[in-house]
Amino acid sequence: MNIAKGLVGAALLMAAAQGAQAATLDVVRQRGAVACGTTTGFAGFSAPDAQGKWQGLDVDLCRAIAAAVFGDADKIKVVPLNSQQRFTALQSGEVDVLTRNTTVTQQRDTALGIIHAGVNFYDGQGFLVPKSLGVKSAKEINGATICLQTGTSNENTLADWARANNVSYKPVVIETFNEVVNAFAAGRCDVFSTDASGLASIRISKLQNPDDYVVLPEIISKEPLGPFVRQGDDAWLNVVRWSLSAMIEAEEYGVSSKNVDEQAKSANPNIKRILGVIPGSGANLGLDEKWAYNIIKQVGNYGESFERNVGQGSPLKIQRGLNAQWTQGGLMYALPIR
Ligand SMILES: N[C@@H](CCC(=O)N[C@@H](CS)C(=O)NCC(=O)O)C(=O)O
Repeated sequence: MNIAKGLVGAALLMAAAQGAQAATLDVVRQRGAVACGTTTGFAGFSAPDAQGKWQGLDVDLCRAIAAAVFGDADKIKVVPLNSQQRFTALQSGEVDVLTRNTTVTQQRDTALGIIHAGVNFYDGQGFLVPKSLGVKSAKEINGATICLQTGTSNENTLADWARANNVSYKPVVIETFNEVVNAFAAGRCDVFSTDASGLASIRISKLQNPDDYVVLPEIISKEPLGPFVRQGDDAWLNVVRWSLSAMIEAEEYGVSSKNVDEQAKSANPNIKRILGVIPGSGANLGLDEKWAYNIIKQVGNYGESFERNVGQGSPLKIQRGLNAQWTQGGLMYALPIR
């Protein structure tokens, strides 16, 4: 072995001993696909369609990252994870990113060795009840049995809310999504509590007679949902963060999958920069200058993805609400690409 090779080998060994991981962007390129942690099947956000193709707002984010990296939104590897499994899968390198209705909290952003790369859905925790229970407000659920899924922030949030409001309840905590939904459908608990988006999805896609159930008006928490990556790889954090930001900014500037080629001829320098007509942002990320163009062309802007998956073009019919653009009174405010 020559000396140079020996030195490289020693450096690699040291890096391994220190627990340093290879740059995620390189790992992704080598694999030929972005590995995204999703739910095991939660309609509107991440679930396989009738053809077995994964669809949803979170899957679109995964596809956007693939479009940015490869110029091909189909180069994704979906790894279904229940709530409990998701963080270990990210920490261990089984997935490159969690695109899975995960609430950003201070604890998750610090103590778990992971970090959020933006917010793609502003949500809040709520309650779903059968109409037959005759309950109109969360204040009336004192003494109820409440179904929750293991490994969610929903467990602690509910406990905090109950303590603050002097409400008592009996938790029924179950590990897998289908089992917890089935327990609720079978009447093993009076109430289901999770993110309002989850409740809307469960009601429409999992319960036989959605009209027999109602989501109570109270929202008891902030649940900002967003993608997470491992700490310590800022280049990859940037790829994920700016892929999401590009979708949001494209909507703000009226650039969509339908008009992106037309818009590439726009005189607006902001649009020219987003679409790579004025180069720079691609090189900054270590990507092709068409990274954002490819996202918008193949996946669409944030509003298109929202309406198709969870909004008016979907069975969920969720209103934009907090997820409207900042120019429309919402919280979606893309950091500028320049
Ligand atoms: N946003 C909450 C809850 C997210 C969550 O995991 N929700 C459940 C209930 S809707 C879920 O997505 N389950 C799907 C699965 O385990 O496949 C969190 O980050 O802890």
